[in-house]
Amino acid sequence: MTERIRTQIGIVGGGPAGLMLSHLLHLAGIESVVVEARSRQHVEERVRAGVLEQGTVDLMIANGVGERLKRQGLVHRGIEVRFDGGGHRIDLSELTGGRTIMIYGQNEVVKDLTDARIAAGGQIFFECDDVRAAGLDAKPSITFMSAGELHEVTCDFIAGCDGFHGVCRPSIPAGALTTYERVYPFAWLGILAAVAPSSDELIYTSHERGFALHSMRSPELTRLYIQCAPDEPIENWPDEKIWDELSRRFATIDNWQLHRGPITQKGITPMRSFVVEPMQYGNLFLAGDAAHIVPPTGAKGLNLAITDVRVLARAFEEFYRSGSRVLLDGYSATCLRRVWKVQRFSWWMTSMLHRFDGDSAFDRRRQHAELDYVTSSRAAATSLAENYVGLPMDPV
Ligand code: RFL
Ligand code: PHB
Repeated sequence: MTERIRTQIGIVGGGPAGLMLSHLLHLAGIESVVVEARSRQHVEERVRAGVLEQGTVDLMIANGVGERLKRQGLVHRGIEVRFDGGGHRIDLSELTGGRTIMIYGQNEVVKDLTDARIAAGGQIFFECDDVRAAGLDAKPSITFMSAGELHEVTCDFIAGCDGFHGVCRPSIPAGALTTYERVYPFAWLGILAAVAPSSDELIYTSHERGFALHSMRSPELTRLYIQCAPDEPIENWPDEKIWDELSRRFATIDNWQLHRGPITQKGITPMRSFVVEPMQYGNLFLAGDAAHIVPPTGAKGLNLAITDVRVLARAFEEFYRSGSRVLLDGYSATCLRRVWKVQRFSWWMTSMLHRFDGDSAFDRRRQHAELDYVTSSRAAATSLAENYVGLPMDPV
């Protein structure tokens, strides 16, 4: 027997994009159903992003899902850029008229949104198999297997919030989308360590052995990343080797010390820049990583996903309020203007900070000049700061 469900918006993917969309729609009186491939526990424990732009924080608070974030999030007013054994602080707040970022794990955002949806009686199906999006030109539907039963959600529109490896983007007919992509010749090895952070702020380090990043999740948890080869097995990186390499890359002339502690999680993430245009087809709208990927150096992926669904929620609201498709038809163009600026920034941060094998001596000197410029010119530092705290969410 097929379980049939009718809703207004069928959402594929219960990550930050899908859950925030479902929450914003609920507040606007629009029904949705979320279909998620993984278990609730898996989605809530998946360690990923950690930096929220001020716009993301403001949106969470304004929409009633910011209570825990206000208590537990760490407000940061600056970041450090480190090279040649010396640190340079970029005062984000002073350079942007008081704007800040917040350290709050993506999995905590997902927990807060899931709790809010479930408390409001929202429908989220976890552990769904064989998820398919169909009828994109006329009558959209999502089918999936859950608890051994076939389910069919019929809806007015589908939101494809199912990440880079999801099913929505591939369900669009070949030829309707143009893909823009750059794959980088390196990856990030990321660890979570049960030890107090070694600095109050994030440290982005450019070193001749490769990039390294010091971040955190709480006063007791440090998050660290190092540039590594993209095809390297994680087994090549026993804990001691990771700590030794991190210590080498973060070393300063005044003998800065990295705190070591038990590593509780390890993973390798490939790096790419990716955009599809347009971000919509018929009655399907792609949002977040389903439509674009940025390398994590600018800390933008989660924030971009949240901006997309804010634009999309408003377009659905307008449609149900007035019957007008104007905002829906303009969804992709509205998002892409900001997406490409964020792509540029993420590519630029990545290019400035990483070691590219095969770079010429000229390239290395130019990269060094870029670091020197951004840490010594107020104009250059302001450009970094403006992008890092987040460009305006509303198109200008
Ligand atoms: P997600 O989070 O991938 O969620 C998609 C959801 O869809 C589910 N799914 C399916 N569901 C049903 N049917 C299918 N066929 C499905 N296929 C997949 C998945 O299980 C998942 O739950 O995409 P979303 O919502 O667009 O959110 C995007 C962000 O997750 C991503 O951009 C960020 O994590 C990127 N990112 C960072 N972003 C930041 O803004 N700041 C950061 O500091 C930052 N650091 C990072 C990052 C990503 C990283 N990795 C691991 C990729 C650091 C790392 C290491
Ligand atoms: C993180 O804390 O996971 C993080 C911070 C900054 C980045 C990327 C990831 O640029």
